[in-house]
Amino acid sequence: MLTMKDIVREGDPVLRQVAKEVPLPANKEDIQTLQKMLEFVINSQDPDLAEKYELRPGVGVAAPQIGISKRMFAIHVTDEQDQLYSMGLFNPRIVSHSIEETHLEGGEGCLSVDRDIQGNVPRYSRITVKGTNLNGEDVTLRLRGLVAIVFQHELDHLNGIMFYDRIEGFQDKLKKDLPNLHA
Ligand code: UDB
Ligand code: ZN
Repeated sequence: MLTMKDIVREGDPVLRQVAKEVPLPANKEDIQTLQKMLEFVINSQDPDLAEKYELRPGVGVAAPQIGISKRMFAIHVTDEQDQLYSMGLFNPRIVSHSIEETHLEGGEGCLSVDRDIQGNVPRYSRITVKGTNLNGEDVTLRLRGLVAIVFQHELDHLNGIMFYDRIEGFQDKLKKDLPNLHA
């Protein structure tokens, strides 16, 4: 099973790469990897397993976060209407989105980031996502609220984007505080 030891941390170049499309139909290895990622997020929300294996309770994980630069992620999250979204997706993409934006109150974190970073991360309020699930079926999902935010966070990982890249003024603050690194 996957544990926090398998999670790549910021600074690893794989988190900044644009991940490659998964050839479909997915081969056994890619399906097995995605199943393990889904198992990891499910396990991480089980209080006993989380304590035993020191897992951070996660709502999603993208393949680059386990060092695999492929376009796939797993999520396990319950929305505001108590509906569970538990799935692995190959080659997910946003096909349409609202103009309206939202953000998670209290900001975002990341399994690959071991520090607290404050600031609102702007996200689309509503998105329509297409992808292929673990059964090889094409799926179309219309999402809003927390689930839409989790999908956008994981999709960003497939494009080498970290949540703090989207915090207004965060890049500027880094330049100011670390002039030599960012000159
Ligand atoms: C998470 N969990 O899993 F608003 F019920 C985060 C960690 C990094 C804090 C473990 C999280 O945000 N849980 C959460 C949030 C809520 C309500 C609730 C549970 N991730 C996944 C990740 O890093 N994937 O790459 C970070 C989230 C920040 C916003 C969406 C994903
Ligand atoms: Zn993340």
